[in-house]
Amino acid sequence: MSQSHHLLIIGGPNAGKTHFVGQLYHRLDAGESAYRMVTAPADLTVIKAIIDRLVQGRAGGHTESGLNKEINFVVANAHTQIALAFPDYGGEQVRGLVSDRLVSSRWHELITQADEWLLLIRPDGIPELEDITTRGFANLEDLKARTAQAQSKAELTEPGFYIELLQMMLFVKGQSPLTPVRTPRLTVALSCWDTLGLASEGVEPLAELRQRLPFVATFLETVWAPGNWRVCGLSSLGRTLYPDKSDDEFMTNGPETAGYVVLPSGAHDADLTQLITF
Ligand SMILES: Nc1nc2c(ncn2[C@@H]2O[C@H](COP(=O)(O)OP(=O)(O)OP(=O)(O)O)[C@@H](O)[C@H]2O)c(=O)[nH]1
Ligand SMILES: [Mg+2]
Repeated sequence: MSQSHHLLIIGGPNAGKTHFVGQLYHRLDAGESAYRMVTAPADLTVIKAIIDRLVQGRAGGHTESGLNKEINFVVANAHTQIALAFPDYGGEQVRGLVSDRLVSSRWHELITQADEWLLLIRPDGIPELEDITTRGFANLEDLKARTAQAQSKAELTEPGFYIELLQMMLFVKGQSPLTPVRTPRLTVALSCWDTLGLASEGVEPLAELRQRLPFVATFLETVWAPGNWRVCGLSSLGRTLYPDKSDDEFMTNGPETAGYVVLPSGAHDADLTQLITF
């Protein structure tokens, strides 16, 4: 085995973390990925719960914020072994990292141990505010006239939240802001890609990030060293499911046939492990 990595999967509330891990596990279990499972998670409660829902063609539920289930598993191909740490916290815990500026010893360990981070951002849940963090400088005069839609309180906007989160994590990791970041390598995955109403192939996720969250895109371009970060798209389900209504087509075809990753080139790939291998 030539390489060994630790990957930490993170995201805010409702970003699609639990559905992604359920689908990823299901694919690995079915042997339909470039990677194979080396060590399965010790506790399958969370994964079983989400897979049970998906095989019925239904969406799973929100993860309770107090729930501290950690899902750890190891996957490998001929060259690389990856230890995945997926704390299936309710996404509020990640909000808390930023709002309280407190990092528990376990989070500290997870952040420092990982040499790769996978950050899920769900663009369709981000309110479109008329300010420079979402629109950039181009329309400054226009924006002033439209401040009615801006946030009234001085709270962090969504793009500001993601930047603050990454800055805090880099600080915890002991990474100097003066040196372009090489470790950890970072994948930003724009989740629920199917909800964005885009062409089925060929839309580059970085272009989409630049358009929707220019503040975040510029931050990444400035702080991370080229070649050590990338933006992908993710649709774990390929469509919207509902908790109380079964989607017959999804159920008949099987959850393992649904979902895809959008690679930086804009090509779609059904192998969800593309997201965990840089
Ligand atoms: N359309 C669509 N919806 C999705 C997809 N993946 C997840 N969802 C939905 O998005 C919502 C949030 O997904 P979760 O996986 O529960 O998100 P989470 O990040 O675990 O959220 P918390 O547990 O609340 O922190 C659910 O209603 C899912 O059904 C997808 O690929 N496409
Ligand atoms: Mg969850």
